[in-house]
Amino acid sequence: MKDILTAPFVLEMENTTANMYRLGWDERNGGNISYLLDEAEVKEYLDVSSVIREIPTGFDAPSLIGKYFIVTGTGKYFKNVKDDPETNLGIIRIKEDGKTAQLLWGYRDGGKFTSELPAHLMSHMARLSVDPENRVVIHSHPTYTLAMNFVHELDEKKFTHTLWEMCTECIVVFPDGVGILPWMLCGTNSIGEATASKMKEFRLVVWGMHGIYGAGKSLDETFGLIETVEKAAQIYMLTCHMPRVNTIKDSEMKELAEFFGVNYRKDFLNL
Ligand code: 2HA
Ligand code: ZN
Repeated sequence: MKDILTAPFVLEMENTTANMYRLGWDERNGGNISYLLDEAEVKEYLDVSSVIREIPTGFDAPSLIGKYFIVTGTGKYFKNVKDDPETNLGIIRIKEDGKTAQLLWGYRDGGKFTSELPAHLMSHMARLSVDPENRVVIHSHPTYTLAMNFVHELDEKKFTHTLWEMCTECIVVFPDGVGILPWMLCGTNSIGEATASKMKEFRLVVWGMHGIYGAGKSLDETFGLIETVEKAAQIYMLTCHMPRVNTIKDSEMKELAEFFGVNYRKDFLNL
């Protein structure tokens, strides 16, 4: 059996959480990550017949039965993952009842998965139903994206359009746009269900005045999605109180999307 602390998926979680912390996106226990793992890969590092604890999830995830996830812990700080991955992360498998997480590694201090597990696992189910290659869900509190929530209308078309206008590459990176939920109580099954319903259509979902969810095939891709939104939001926040002299036109965004061959939300442009 190989040492789990050398597993690429553990190291990737350490690096991603460290980057997000350093970017100032995940203060204190803010943010959480879940990453769907390949069973064969997990078996190189863990005896998967050895369950440490069983933890009820509080909801039903039938399509995830038998699936393995590495998930950040509740109340844990992204800042600390690299120094102590075994306390701050856990590897779980969804039991045959669909409602129980079997802990295989981690949460060493008796802890458990993020309080946002409903939004994560429900989002995984929603994304997998439209993209079988989806593996990652990230939640974060990126500063400028959050700032923009307080000064920009929380309308999916208008918000996406503004972001697309701020960086030439935006329409190519997230052609499907950004879904938006109003402010809702976090940590609940309701916000999980609402997030998952948006995730059928969008890989990025803003939680009004709270943060953002991103989903993708890898940690890198998902981080990059959120990073690109955050960059655009930063440009917006640096310029929104000044007269706009130049802008990327809708016709130019269409040209970009067509040149790069992405299937963009045509109804989010005004052509
Ligand atoms: O887990 O970000 O939304 C900390 C959070 C809750
Ligand atoms: Zn949050």
